[in-house]
This record gives sequence, C-alpha cells and structure tokens, in this order.
Amino acid sequence: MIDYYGYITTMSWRASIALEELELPYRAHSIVLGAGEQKSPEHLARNPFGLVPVIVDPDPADGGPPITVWESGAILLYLGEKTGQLIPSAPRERAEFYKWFFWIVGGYGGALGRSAGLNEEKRYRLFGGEAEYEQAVYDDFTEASRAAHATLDERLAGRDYIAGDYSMVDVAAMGSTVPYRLHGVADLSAFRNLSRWYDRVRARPAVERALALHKEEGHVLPDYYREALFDER
Ligand SMILES: N[C@@H](CCC(=O)N[C@@H](CS)C(=O)NCC(=O)O)C(=O)O
Repeated sequence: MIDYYGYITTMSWRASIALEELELPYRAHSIVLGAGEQKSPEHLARNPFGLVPVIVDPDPADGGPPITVWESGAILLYLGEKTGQLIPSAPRERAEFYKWFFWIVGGYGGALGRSAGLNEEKRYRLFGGEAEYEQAVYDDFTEASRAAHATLDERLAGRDYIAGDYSMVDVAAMGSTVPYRLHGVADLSAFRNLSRWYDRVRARPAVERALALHKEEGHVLPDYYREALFDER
C-alpha cells in the first residue's frame, strides 16, 4: 500500500486527488507544517527539501525496493505511468499533455504560489509564518496570478479539460486553483471557461474525498484563510 505524506496544502491535494482518482489503496500521514514536522529527520530522509507531498510506493513495477517520490508534478507522472491512466498514450496527445502539464506545474502553479496568502494587509500568514510585503511586490504577485488564471481561462475556451480528456494536467491545475481567493481572484466566475472547468472537476467524487482528507486539521488556520483555502462559498 502506498504511503502518502501531506497536509492541508495545494500541492498535497495534487497527490491525494491523483491517488483517489486512480483508486490506489494508500495510507495517509499528516505532516503538520506548523509543528515543523516537515523538517524532522524522518521526513528529511523522505524529501531532502523538507516539503510535502511525498509518496512511498512499496510495490514498484520493477519489483525492486520501495520508490520514494517528491515534487507534486513528479508524483502525478509517476502514478500515471504506474497505472497507465490519466496520461494520454498517443504521441501527439501526449506532447500536448506535456506542454500544458509543465506550464501548469511551473508557470501557473508558480505564479499562484507566489501570491498565496497575500491579503489586503499584504501579509503572508500560514502555519505561524508571517512576513510583510512591499505594496509593489504584492501588486506584482497579484497581477501575475491573475494573468495566469486568464491564460488558463483562454485555454479552456471550447474545451472541457485542459489537454484532451480529463488527465493529470487537470489534477495538477485543480490542486492549485481551489484557493483562488488567496491568489488575488475574488470571484472565479470572472473567468467563465475556467469557472465551468472548476465546477466540473470540483464535483468529481475523488476531488471531494481528497479535499476532505486533512480538512479537520484546518482549525489551526485563521477563519478567513481556511474558508478561502477550501473555497467554502
Ligand atoms: N514544488 C514542490 C513544492 C512543495 C511545497 O512547497 N510544499 C509546501 C506546502 S504546499 C511545504 O511543504 N511547505 C513547508 C515548508 O516550506 O516548510 C511540489 O510541487 O511538491
């Protein structure tokens, strides 16, 4: 059974959505970021960067020793390849998938991640950390996040999913998109195509189960942050 190490974070959701979609049996372990568990010797042995998510697959396809995977994008590709699901197999479709997958993981996820947690007070508050941003930095991060949402919105015009059928690229994008209110987007319906896609993907039972996984631990977060993180409407 796969061991999954994560927490109430967008990158963890990518991994847990994938595990749920693929219906792979897994054991979920919470790594409590506010308590610094991600920097414990046990966790650093799993991921030298001391971050979540991480998975450990005790039953890899080559029959060898367990395989540990960190980096949410790498986890999605690993699980997709292991199961032969949620990654297109034909070269043309796969090329399209790769382009959008790496843009979602690097471009979209990067832009949203930098704006995470900024609010009107220009403060970053999560799991005890607090830093004050200059107005110009706040404006730049917010603008970059909105531009990334707009790019994805444009891509989704006339499409149900980002690259062909529902795939790991939608899984990666969903993890990042749920807390759009923490990423400088007050109302997702301003992006009509993105909003349709979001409602479609968010309604998937696997996504609901993945978001519920660590939800009770959200009580450590300020109310405004928790509500926006889970997009409670
Ligand atoms: N690029 C990495 C980013 C992982 C990451 O930044 N994880 C955050 C939570 S979303 C974390 O573990 N933060 C703990 C810390 O910074 O100490 C991925 O996609 O997995």
